[in-house]
Amino acid sequence: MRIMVLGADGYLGWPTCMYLANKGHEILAVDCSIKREWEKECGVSPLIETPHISRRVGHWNNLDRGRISYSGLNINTCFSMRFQVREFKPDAIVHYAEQASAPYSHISSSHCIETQRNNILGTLSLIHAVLETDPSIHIVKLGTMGEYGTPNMPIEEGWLDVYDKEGTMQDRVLFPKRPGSWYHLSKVHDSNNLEFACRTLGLAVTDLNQGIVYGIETDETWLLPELRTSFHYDHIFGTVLNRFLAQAAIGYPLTVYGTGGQTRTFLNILDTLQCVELALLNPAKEGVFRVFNQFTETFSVNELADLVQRMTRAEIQNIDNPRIEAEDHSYEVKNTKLKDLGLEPHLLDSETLEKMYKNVEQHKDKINPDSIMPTVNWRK
Ligand code: USQ
Repeated sequence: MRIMVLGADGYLGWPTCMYLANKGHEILAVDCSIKREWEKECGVSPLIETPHISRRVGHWNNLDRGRISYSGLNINTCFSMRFQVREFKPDAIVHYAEQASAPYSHISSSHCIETQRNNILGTLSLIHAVLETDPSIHIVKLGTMGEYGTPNMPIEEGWLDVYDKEGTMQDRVLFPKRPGSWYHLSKVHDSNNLEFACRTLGLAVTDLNQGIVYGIETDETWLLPELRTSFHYDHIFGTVLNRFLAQAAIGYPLTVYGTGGQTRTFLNILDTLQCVELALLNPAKEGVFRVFNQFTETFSVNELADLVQRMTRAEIQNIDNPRIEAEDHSYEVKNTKLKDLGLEPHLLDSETLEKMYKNVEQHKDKINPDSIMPTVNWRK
């Protein structure tokens, strides 16, 4: 297949490009490097510095394992986006190109607006580029499980069947969404725009409502040091398990926000790659907005802290929760569709955790302890 990967410089975008190229697909890696600007602005950097995407593409192509081309296009520029789609003629477009941090979106009013502007307008630009060139191009959009929030009932896989009070009339609606951050809300708006474009204009979209990804290596990132992905442990871009491992590596107490009863869905970075591939190989049909809940396991923050503590003897510290979120809630989520397509999960066993920890520990001299404690507070 000919596949455009938008957001190709990111934690997931870059491993996706290499994984798909290695499988024989023709890849166009698109990224305008704006995340690097956001990192600079926040004074944080990934654990391992990664070369500019254009250089990583060069290193990859020298390995002769399938071709990746590169474009520095900003997908928010409608005209250029349309031109790029027309030029490359993709069969599918994988869309990761969004500001993906909840804390970043709560730094200030301008960060909230920048997050929503970037994410919503970028997705709209993609929708129109596809509509105006070839509406049969399958869009695989990275959404998030956080779109649903923590409702007091089981979470369906995208759609909910509803009935009137008499139980005679029935319809189907997108599962109600009550996310907990401006960032997660931007993805709800994306989902609504994409569903509209499928229902009324005939696009074919898979919305991958992905859980929290952990992991540092894939089969391709270890091939050369220059091919590593950007692993964050800081309080803005780092996610909970990746952060805990980095904290343990430097003897920093594990930062459990509030009581730690918050329960979330998780998956290994290797399973992100598998899920995206499954979505690409089994495309949504014309006019269909398809939703997959993309995760393999569920953990509370306390369960993760306990796992890391047992392995590393790290201390656990409950700190005031900087976010506004339920810390004691029910959480039952359906996720059968990707398994039906053949997903074989890599679960979080002690071997996986240990491997990740050893990997992070090797770079512990690069961890900046000043970027660990959260400074962004939802209440301010
Ligand atoms: N948390 C802690 N301590 C920490 C960091 C986080 O207790 O040091 C807690 C948070 O309060 C939250 C939970 O861990 O309850 C998850 O936080 P997170 O920062 O790991 O993940 P989140 O903000 O939900 O966002 C991340 C990615 C985002 C993706 C999302 C998937 O940054 O791009 O969309 O995971 S999901 O959570 O399923 O929506």
